[in-house]
Amino acid sequence: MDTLYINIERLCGRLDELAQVGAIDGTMGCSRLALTDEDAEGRRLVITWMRDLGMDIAIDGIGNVIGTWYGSKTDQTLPSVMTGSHIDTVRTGGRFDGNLGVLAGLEVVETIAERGLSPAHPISVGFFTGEEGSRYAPDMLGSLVYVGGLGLESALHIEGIDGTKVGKELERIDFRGQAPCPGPVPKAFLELHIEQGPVLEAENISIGAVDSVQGISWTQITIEGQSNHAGTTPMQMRHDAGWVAGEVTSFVRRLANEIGGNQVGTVGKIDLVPNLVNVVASRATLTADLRNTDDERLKEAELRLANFCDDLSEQEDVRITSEILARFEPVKFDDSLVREVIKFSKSLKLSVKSMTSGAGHDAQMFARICPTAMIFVPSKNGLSHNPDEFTSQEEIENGSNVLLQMMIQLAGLNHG
Ligand code: HGY
Ligand code: MN
Ligand code: MN
Repeated sequence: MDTLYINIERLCGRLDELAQVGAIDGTMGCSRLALTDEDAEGRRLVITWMRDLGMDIAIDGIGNVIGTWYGSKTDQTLPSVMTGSHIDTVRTGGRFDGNLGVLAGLEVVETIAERGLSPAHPISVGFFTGEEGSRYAPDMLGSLVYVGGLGLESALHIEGIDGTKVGKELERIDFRGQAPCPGPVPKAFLELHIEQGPVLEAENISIGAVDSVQGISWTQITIEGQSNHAGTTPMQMRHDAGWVAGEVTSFVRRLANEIGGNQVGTVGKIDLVPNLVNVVASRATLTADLRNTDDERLKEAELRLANFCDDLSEQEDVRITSEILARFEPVKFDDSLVREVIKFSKSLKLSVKSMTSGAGHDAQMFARICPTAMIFVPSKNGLSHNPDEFTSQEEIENGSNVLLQMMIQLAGLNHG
């Protein structure tokens, strides 16, 4: 059988169409926070494409959507070979983060189907709820529940940054499905994703064979001071939550630089109360995102941040409390699958390198239950979580063809 290749125009057409849902004016990006109306509209569009391909659709209790395709010679009792990612985005989202992995999965199915071929194993394509974690923490929420890492009931009660609850929002957008959580264990899980970093572009390499994901630590820190008059209150009498928030924010940067190596850290969200020009802030709520490939160093970073907050609390006489929003240890993917990504990249004459992922992904949850690996394609200027996120058509085609070859091998292809 001659080598199959995806139809890049068809795939880019779907990427364009999905990017119009929640489009950010004047950019290529889109904003579809988890379980918002925009997310729901995107979900319905992808489900339409799944139905057009003759896929069986399963929607589970946390709103994960899994389309499964059976060819004429498929043994439906076999575990499916699954691919997929997410279609929710951050508020300043690009069109490729997550969306590429889902739509490339549909393209794999369509490429096989239109040639009248049939996989021995069912092929599933999934999109998982709330991968970004920006509205409802932790990130990778849907895939975490799918693999049994978090109970469904606990997940449904998670409160978002806007005070809404996961379960209620799922009902509001009519995506609280009946399929069971945890979901069926696949034979293997593959995820195609943009790198979202500068490595592949800098080294002029086409494919990343992702062998691991770094550890992630998200903490919400609440600082309670005392509101007071910005003009009349002597400096030594202030209990300024806004100032403390600033100190913590700069400490996170210093901490990452002092620990060095792969340590990264940022404070991405700060909310002040009452957030007025002439009032010393009574309360500040901020989030610290710390990551490292080495879990011991990550723990060191978490401890140093906690100690810094204890000292500040004393010094400024404010109350500081913290809550863990997400904590995932570094994850290793399946060595033999990673080797297959390298093998197929080379057979397609593509440059390839093994690498770790700086971002979290649904694949890291599937690594808990089945052989799993990821395929990266380059990000222009290493940019992501930014409407200017960009990956060229050629690079999308490269990564999708590696995914196609992997899926064919794993699913076993027969003439229909
Ligand atoms: O935060 C992350 O790593 C991913 O974008 N959810
Ligand atoms: Mn992503
Ligand atoms: Mn993302």
